[in-house]
Amino acid sequence: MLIKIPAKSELLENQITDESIYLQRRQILKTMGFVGAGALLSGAFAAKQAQAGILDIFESDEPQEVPLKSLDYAKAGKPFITDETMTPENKVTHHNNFYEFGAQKSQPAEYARGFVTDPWYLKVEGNVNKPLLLDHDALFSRFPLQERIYRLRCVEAWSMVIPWIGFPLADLIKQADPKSSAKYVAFQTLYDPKQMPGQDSRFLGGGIDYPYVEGLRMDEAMHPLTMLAVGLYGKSLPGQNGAPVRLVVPWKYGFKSIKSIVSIKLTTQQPPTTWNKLAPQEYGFYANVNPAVDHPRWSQASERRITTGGLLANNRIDTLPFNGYADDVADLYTGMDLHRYY
Ligand SMILES: Nc1nc2c(c(=O)[nH]1)N[C@H]1C(S)=C(S)[C@@H](COP(=O)(O)O)O[C@H]1N2
Ligand SMILES: [Mo]
Repeated sequence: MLIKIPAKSELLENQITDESIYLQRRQILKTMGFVGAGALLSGAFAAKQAQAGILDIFESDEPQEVPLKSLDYAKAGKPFITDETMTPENKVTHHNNFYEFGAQKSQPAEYARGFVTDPWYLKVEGNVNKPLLLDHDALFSRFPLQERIYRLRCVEAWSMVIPWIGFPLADLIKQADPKSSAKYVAFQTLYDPKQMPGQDSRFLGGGIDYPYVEGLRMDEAMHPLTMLAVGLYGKSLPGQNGAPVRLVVPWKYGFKSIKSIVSIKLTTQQPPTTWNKLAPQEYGFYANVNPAVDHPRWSQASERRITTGGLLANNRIDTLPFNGYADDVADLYTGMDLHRYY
């Protein structure tokens, strides 16, 4: 049995071994000309996968690459940039967590290749006086675009430095004219299993109950560091990075930065969030980067910074409170027990 089905709670730490298992499987499928793919799977499992459309993926022609468009934008200054070495574009776009397109790091780049994000509709709804509906073009034209270079720290203890292009989430929320009853913001990713093969396959999608959902407290959502990104490295987002629009909250673990958003809803209650539902003792609602609070199964004191040099390069650095943004955001959490609200 070559296919590893990780237990739910193991899913976030599978960055090294899975790639090789995955490549091995591809190699075998290729060698067999895809004809005997079913033979690799046990009977019941194969039937399930066929039903979920997985074998179709292996057998279909390579989807057409969606062209990226170059964007016009201004460059931001401090505190929205860092002079740390940026993660090469090729790594930003080929080492991804986007379980809708597969739970292994290399899978989103492959399975999101033909991801169609135009047309697209993003709703802003809930406790607002002026609900909004932004179409694909409005995402790129309604607000001035700005390049911000942020650190992204995954809860799995790796990190990148990424030049995002986008606009403050606060600008969008203000246009919707929030009611004073709005205390939280709930986000939802597209649900479209035809395009996102992980959404109806436990094997690819890691057992997440889709659609992927996330949330922020209202003051976190309105914070100037919180942005909606529509691009990176000067171009629109590739599918695997959350095209056409995704959240970026740089002081929180990466799983808060929800991709391919279709709904932003202002609520009175704290909304449910995907990883918290899956493993509440491991992933909290707040998920602020915190070297003093370890994950139950690994330390959060340091991280592997992905720059150049590959897996064996010694890129281990200390993790900073709030991912280095403490001066800007620590006062959002004054008086809160960060061990309890992890
Ligand atoms: N819809 C959705 N959003 C998601 C995820 C996901 O699986 N699905 N993964 C999260 C995690 S764990 C991380 S670390 C970041 C990764 O963003 P990147 O691939 O652009 O670096 O996206 C986050 N947003
Ligand atoms: Mo992550």
